[in-house]
Amino acid sequence: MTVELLTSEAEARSWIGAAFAPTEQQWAQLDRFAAMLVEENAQQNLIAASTIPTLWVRHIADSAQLLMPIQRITDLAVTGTRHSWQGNTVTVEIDISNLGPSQNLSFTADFALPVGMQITNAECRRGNLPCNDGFTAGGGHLISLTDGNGLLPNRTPYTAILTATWNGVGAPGDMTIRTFTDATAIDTDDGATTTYTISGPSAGDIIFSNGFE
Ligand SMILES: [Ca+2]
Repeated sequence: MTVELLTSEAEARSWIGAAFAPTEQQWAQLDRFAAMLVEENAQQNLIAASTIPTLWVRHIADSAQLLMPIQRITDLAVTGTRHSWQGNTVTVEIDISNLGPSQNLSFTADFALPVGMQITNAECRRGNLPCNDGFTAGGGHLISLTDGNGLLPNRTPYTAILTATWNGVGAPGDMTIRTFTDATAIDTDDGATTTYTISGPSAGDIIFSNGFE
């Protein structure tokens, strides 16, 4: 919801009436409150006397705006993916960032590794700091993460670190990642799927992939 700039007392009264005092009784109370404010201002300096002619714009509508929910727009995104193999065990790192513009208060993420992989460990870090967030296993190749901390826009990404085994033949295939912003924020592509291909290991080698090859 956006608030148009109120340019006159009539506009301010009309806006505030529709938004906050839609019934006759509510409007009467609010109108009486405005009159009391002016009356009492003669006794004590509540508002600058020079602002009385613009009382509704300057004070009443201005205060009422604070009651309106503040809309936070965030953009959680996968900003980095990489993996490395050690034998048949792969470690996948997924960077999750808030591309802004507002702070994200918490988030969840779902990771679906290729079918046939078995997740053996899940941890996380922010920059160099480890974190202790909750991972919920959803089956051998599925896991969800709940992070209760905020993500400031365009700061150090949050990194999920998943370890899994692969006993199949050839490359295991694609993993999908979905991120969801906190309930009070808006992300236009909340829950959109990001795909990352986990290329297979070479026999006997430790392979590192940066994910952008
Ligand atoms: Ca997003």
